[in-house]
Amino acid sequence: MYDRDIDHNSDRFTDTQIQRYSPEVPMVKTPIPPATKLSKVEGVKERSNYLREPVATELLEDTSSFTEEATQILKFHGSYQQDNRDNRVKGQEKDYQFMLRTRSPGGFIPPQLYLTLDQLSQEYGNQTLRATTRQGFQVHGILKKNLKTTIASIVKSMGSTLGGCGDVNRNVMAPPAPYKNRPEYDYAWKYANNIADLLRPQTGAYYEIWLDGEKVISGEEAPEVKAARLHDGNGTNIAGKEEPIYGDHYMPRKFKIAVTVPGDNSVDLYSQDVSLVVITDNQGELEGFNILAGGGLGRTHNKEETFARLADPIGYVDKDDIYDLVKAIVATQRDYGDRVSRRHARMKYLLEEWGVDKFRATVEDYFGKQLTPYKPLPEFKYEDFLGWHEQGDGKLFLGITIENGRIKDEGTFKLKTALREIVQQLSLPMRLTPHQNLIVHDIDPAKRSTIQEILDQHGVIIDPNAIDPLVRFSMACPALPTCGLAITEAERVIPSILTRIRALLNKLGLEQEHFVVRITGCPNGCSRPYMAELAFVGSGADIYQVWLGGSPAQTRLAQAYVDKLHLNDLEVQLEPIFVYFKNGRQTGESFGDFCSRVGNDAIREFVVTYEPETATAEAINEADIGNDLKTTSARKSRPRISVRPDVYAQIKEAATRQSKPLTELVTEVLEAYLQTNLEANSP
Ligand code: SRM
Ligand code: SF4
Repeated sequence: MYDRDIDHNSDRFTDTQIQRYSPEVPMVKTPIPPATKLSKVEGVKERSNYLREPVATELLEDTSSFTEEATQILKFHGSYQQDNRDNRVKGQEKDYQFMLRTRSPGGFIPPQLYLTLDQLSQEYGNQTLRATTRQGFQVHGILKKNLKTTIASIVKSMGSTLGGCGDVNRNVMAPPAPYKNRPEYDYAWKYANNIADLLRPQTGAYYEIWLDGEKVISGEEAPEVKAARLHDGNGTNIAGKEEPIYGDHYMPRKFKIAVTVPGDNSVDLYSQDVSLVVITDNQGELEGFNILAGGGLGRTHNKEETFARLADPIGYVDKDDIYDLVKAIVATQRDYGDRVSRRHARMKYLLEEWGVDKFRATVEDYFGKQLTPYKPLPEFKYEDFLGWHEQGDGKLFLGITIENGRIKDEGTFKLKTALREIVQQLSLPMRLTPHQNLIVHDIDPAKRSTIQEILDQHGVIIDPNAIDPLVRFSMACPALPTCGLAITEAERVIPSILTRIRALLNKLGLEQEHFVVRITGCPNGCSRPYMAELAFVGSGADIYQVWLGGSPAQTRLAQAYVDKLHLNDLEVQLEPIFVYFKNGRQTGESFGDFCSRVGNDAIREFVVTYEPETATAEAINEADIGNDLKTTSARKSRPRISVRPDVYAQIKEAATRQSKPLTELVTEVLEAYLQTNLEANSP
């Protein structure tokens, strides 16, 4: 075992630690001898005694924060140590606080849990609730001294935070539309729940630390799940461990699963480590599942070895084999995933480096049989289910948008109070959607007017047509001030970005246009920007990398278009792209589909030659024929300067690199030059 002598500035163990570590690694089928430099978190996990220490000890200390080692283990319990970055003062202790994340398979939140979360956020948190992009809730702003009460209250209200974060299977996603007459939806929820149970950490640490050992049962797990957990396929379990599937090193990294039904891509299925698609027969009876694997979005700027990746179809399994198959995939990543570099530890890198065939063969080795071919599926679509709908059993459901993902009261808009009153009065359950909306369901039609009145009284608009679709289909991650990894703003800046984009579209005669916009404060990809039609990925203060070309149904990766767009330049940089789209789109083509079809090079080429005053088809022709010097009527009326062809070529190259119109770049350069010269020559 180790001493607590981690070098916290390094991501690696010291050599002495590695030596001590090597003989102890108990992983099954570990193909690489573990004498390599394991990431320091591997040691933290092993030393933790199945997630107990140092959290248990440090929780009793009268401090406002945990040590680095405890914060790593705390994540497995569903909490991140954060600080309010708005309150940072140089030389002073950080304003420490904790974020708690629920584990809510398929986004299901029973009424008593919602009311508890609402109350906890008022009493101990920052008075808001954050709906996450994986169908959970986050409460921000909890002080260390209140952590235990908060977690205990959640568990006693049928909730859990165990495995909300950390190197384990995260919240399992499922389509939120609460249809009661479509059996495939029922199967998706059932298997999302069961897989969440199957892969839930089995350690007693959670109940010991937060509930003084009292085991509160928040729903019995199905007997077949229990049996499947204990069933050791070909090395899927680790013998004699408190964690039969994970062992004492848990997963190399976070692991994400979604279950969905054919045609419904509300779960962003291509971005998951594993996606299961329910396959039913003509009578609606469950037959089995199509399996996709190897999706993931996290990346780091300027580190080409990190990238967003779409999941690949792997095959199909019968329903009776699904738990063994999921365990076989988990065991493959557990035993072969990279435990040296955490940046390279997600399962997508195994798929990328091995290819599908080798990955499938390894999974089959653990599974003990061969997968059958992936079944044909209809095209995936995305629907948000906002507004009133029949749910198929005589009752109604209501989809409500949560702008920027934050449930709060602000001025006359009181979403938080409205939801509290609805749930208090009518005791209704809800499902959180993966797109920062929520669906209240099981509504007696006779109560529709009561709900409508509450919403009206609190300024909450639910008519989907009254919401700008740019806003409706957008997402932003929390970023500043709570996220420790944020480079710049996301949640707090998205309203103004969308307002500016809408104004620009209106100006260009694209009033009816809308597309999927997603924004993050850093490249980790929490609001899944790389699947969006237009994305802004934080790369500096008020500076964003721009991605173009995802599809409206999130079935294709976007491509990086420009590395550094300063928010001040938003209109200047987007206008030519929108004009190119307006003039060059095919009938009914969406913005993302257009960008993907023409490609970023063609867009850059167009942008360079774009003149704002000549936003016409002429400009398109120029780009298409590549004749930058073609004179338009508008240009004739403006002063013109001649430059040498070699200088022109260099300016054009620089403008293309920066995706800026030539005129813009030359004006900037000349302004800077004149400014410097004026300063130098002033007395
Ligand atoms: Fe995330 C880390 C928030 C979904 C990829 N994510 C974080 C942390 C915990 C920052 C940290 O490590 O200190 C963020 C906390 C911010 C805050 O103040 O609350 C954070 N992630 C979120 C949430 C709340 C964003 C949201 O707008 O809702 C989502 C919580 C989901 C949940 O309920 O479990 C959230 N994160 C995602 C997703 C989308 C998804 O899962 O569908 C992704 C991309 C998909 C993927 O995993 O590939 C995502 N988050 C990351 C990464 C990059 C992982 C990687 O493979 O490199 C990090 C950083 C890390 O893990 O080192 C991260
Ligand atoms: Fe934080 Fe980056 Fe995730 Fe946004 S994308 S929440 S800034 S880690």
